[in-house]
Amino acid sequence: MKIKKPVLVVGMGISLLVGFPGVLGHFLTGAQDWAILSVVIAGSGLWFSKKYLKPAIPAKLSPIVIGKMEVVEKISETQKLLKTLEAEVSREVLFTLEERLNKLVFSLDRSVVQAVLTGGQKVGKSSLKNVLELSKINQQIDWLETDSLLKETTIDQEVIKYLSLKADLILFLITGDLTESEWAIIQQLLEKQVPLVLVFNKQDQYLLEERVLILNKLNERLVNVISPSDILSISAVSVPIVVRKIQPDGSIQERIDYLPEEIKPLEIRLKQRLIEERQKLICSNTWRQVTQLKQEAREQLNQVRKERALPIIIKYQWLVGLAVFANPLPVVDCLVNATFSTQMIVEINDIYKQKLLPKHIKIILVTLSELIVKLGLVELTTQSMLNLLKTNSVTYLAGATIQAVSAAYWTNIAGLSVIEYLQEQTEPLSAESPLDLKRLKDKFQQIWSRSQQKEILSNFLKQGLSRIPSGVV
Ligand SMILES: Nc1nc2c(ncn2[C@@H]2O[C@H](COP(=O)(O)OP(=O)(O)OP(=O)(O)O)[C@@H](O)[C@H]2O)c(=O)[nH]1
Ligand SMILES: [Mg+2]
Repeated sequence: MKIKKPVLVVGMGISLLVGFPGVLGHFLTGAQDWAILSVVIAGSGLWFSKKYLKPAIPAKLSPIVIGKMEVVEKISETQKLLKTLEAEVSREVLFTLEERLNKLVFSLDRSVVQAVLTGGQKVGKSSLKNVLELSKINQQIDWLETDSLLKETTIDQEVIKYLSLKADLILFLITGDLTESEWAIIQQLLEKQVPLVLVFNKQDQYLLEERVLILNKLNERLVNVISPSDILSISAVSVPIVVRKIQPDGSIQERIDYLPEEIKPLEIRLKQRLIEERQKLICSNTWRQVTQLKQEAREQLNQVRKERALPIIIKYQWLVGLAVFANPLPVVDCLVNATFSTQMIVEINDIYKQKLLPKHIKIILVTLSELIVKLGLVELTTQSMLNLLKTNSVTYLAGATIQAVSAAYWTNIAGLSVIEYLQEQTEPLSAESPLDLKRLKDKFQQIWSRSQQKEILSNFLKQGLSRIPSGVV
């Protein structure tokens, strides 16, 4: 019998890559280094995607234990956030968020657990749901079956999100050893802390020793990831078997018998989990949903604030540009000294209701200027601008114009970095949570590298030339 290729992933590698830019930032000094690094990271991603699927012992993924108190606290944090939104977002948006939150408050006290049956195509989801609905445990659980998860070659993140928000408990069905795609989905669900029972269905299709072998392999490979008590083998349907009986006269008589479905181990485990963890399962799911709602509320708030902050950046970037055109200054000095860039941050700070003091603003501007110098970004960007001008058949441009557009450009990047920084600043600045300069620098580098895209830079240049006297010959 063909057993599908098993797969497991080394989870730690992923977290290593995620932490990569921040760590290496200390060692890399030039923008070229960063460019090289991007290629290296992209390359290692390719290598990783080909190689990582070797069988290996995965990193421990222990679920977070969430109690009712924590959920209640999260709900009240979210209620507070919605109060803040009141003055800034539309009534409709606020109403929808409030309604959803109220539903979650009620949902915390429900007693019926929502179990979701999922897995690949034809693994027996409907069959299992049918027998479970007839079982005694049905009174305490609502069953929901999803479409097959493995129709597409890539994992749909929306589906993972849906499952993590919908299910108190997932029954993930497989019909043999884990395949690559099944493991990839399971891993993502576990990373989202969704409780999961792995159900090896259609065990009747295997000889007893094969079943044992598969179960052992699953246990061995998922050690520290899924508890052995949550890896179960079952048959969701009754299956026909041919029974041959030798008659006294030596002839053979055949008849069809039915092996009943075998879901006892699953029923026992589900019952046990309900007794021990019912409230925890419900709390964890409500916590995931409130977290999601809070994130959406914050995104809404950030969106309206950004819409208000962007015109401020645009206003000040051109003011800086014009000032530099009239009185050329090295780019770095204009960021640090210009009253315009300071005023820009003051106004952004007001929109984000933060408490940046003049000394903070000074630190922000000095930090960003130093970073620009350290990474040699001025030369790099000026060169990109000059190249773009050449391709646009502008052969000569006064040095002062380029300098002015550059100054406007750096004001823009600084303003956007401050926006991104403040968007993530959930607590007001205080002695306990002072400015996080590393985060600020990371934001700045991300925005800078995004803005280096030809189209974005060329657009900026076009606007700059229409606002700042060009001196084009
Ligand atoms: N031998 C055997 N067949 C099974 C078992 N469970 C389900 N089947 C059969 O597998 C086929 C698919 O079962 P379904 O329950 O429809 O599977 P599904 O996952 O809901 O399928 P889709 O929703 O179409 O992806 C059916 O012919 C079932 O009778 C089992 O434990 N043993
Ligand atoms: Mg089905």
